[in-house]
Amino acid sequence: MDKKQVITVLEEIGTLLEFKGENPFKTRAYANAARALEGVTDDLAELAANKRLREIKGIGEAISEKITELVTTGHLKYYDDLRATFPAGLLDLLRIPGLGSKKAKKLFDELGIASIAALEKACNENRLVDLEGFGKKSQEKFLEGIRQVREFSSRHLFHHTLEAASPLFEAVRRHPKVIRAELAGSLRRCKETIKDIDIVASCKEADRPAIMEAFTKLPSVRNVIAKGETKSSVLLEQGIAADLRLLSDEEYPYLLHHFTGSAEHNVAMRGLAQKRGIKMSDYGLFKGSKLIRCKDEAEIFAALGMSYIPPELRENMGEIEAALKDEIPELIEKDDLRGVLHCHSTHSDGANSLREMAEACKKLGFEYLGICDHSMSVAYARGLTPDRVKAQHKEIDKINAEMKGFRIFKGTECDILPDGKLDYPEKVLESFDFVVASIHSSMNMNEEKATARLIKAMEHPAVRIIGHPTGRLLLSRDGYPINHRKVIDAAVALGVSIEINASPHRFDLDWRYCKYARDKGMLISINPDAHSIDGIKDIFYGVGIARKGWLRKQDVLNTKSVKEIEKWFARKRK
Ligand code: DGT
Ligand code: CA
Ligand code: ZN
Repeated sequence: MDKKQVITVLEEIGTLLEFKGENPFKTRAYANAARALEGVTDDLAELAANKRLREIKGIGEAISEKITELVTTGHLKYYDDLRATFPAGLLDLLRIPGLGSKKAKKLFDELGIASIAALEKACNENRLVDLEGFGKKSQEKFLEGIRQVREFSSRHLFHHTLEAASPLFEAVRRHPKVIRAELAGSLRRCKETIKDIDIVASCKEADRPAIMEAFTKLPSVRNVIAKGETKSSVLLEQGIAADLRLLSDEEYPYLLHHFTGSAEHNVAMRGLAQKRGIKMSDYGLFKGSKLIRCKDEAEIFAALGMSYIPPELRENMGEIEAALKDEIPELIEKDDLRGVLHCHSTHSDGANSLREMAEACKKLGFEYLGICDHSMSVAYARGLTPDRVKAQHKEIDKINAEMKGFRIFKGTECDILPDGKLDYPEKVLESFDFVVASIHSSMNMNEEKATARLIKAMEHPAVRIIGHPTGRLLLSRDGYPINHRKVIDAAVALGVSIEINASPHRFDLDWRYCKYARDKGMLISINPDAHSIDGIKDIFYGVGIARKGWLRKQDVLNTKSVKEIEKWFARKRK
């Protein structure tokens, strides 16, 4: 069992104990332990074998024994027994926005509600109106939440899907009989959420059965939905479906293009081909009955008189027109990034120390880190009081003096209060190199209010970047509604950047607005919002989203060098 799975088990134990009504110290111990593990880089099995788990801050005797059992046997009797005392659907209730464990427990104790379906029925039958702490409003909210959960559960987060797809794809690619293979579909296009995994590969016709046999027997396959010569579908342990399609190597480029999509892009491409008297299908490009031979995707685009379109742009959102005019931009690459902004440390709710975060960034080849711990009103995240800000700045000065060839910038993720004001007095704000301003509370706002709140914050001269502009959590919470264009226009006028929050739970600013911002002249910042050293790498998912949003190197703030960004931070704004 790996670290991620151990964390999930610990979190679930905490929740179940809360359901049981255990004392808060005990339940919180599990949540804290789970968080502590996030920051651990050593192998858990190794730590357990050497009896070194207790050295991790936040892991006591009892929990270290449980972790040991988990990593050595893959099971935990305590957890299995605990789960068995509750109905299986009870934990599902917690996926509904606004329904925490306290409320779920009450629904279970008083009305016997132990599944999403049961809650839906109870809401429709008005059975929550007389329950203390609930009412007509909560019924409506839960019904809306259930709708969202249902809609979302058919899709998966990008990183979860990629993690599930990678070993599968590697196995196909390395199969000795496979000639070419690629991950296609929405994964290749870097969509923010994914329905299923599409793999396409080429091989000799005689080799198809052996490859399909190997594919359907891969270790992460839970069950086989369909197995054929050219197409097989499986369901993975992670609950995600994956398709493999096999064709001859001559047909491969057309197949790859087709299954990369999007469907909208494909339809538009076919229409364009038709206008040129060419028929385009998943098997080829045909002039009459004659195949136009293309050895790769680039030749397909060339045959249609257009430049190559990177997969991320294939959404029929202007890329075909641009390619016809040879105006496809040179998109940003991972290597273009030079620094990392908006990360958290143990000063607020991060799992790793400032120095660990800085060293991890340096190891990844970055030149600087802009640390942005939470501001004082964000109590649940241990937001920094002005005194603690001072202490942090001292520590930063010390590390900066010691670390060669690397620079930490003093930042803050300063809360935007409900009235649009910032969460620190002027003097404190002035002490930072740069301020990221974000909304974390009172998120129930209409578009007008939310837009005004963000713009008000940007008007403060200390603000350099707006963090996660809509506050959305993909597949679990819609953000507050904002007028994107108004917010972007204001940011450009005020010289403020908006981030692409690169956490795969957010991807916020949405890629659909990036091109607009870029064309208006905004610098967009790609920020991992990392809460541990593992989280820093999320920045690379953000590059995929930025590419999807048509961004080039020159459109991204943290492609600047240390010197350049220092100047950009220090600049007086209008
Ligand atoms: P998703 O929903 O995240 O799985 O997104 P995709 O784009 O991976 O969609 P999927 O798996 O249904 O289909 C894979 C590709 O197959 C899609 O990107 C384009 C192609 N395709 C699917 N349905 C159609 C269609 O109705 N027309 C055309 N032209 N192409 C399609
Ligand atoms: Ca797909
Ligand atoms: Zn935040």
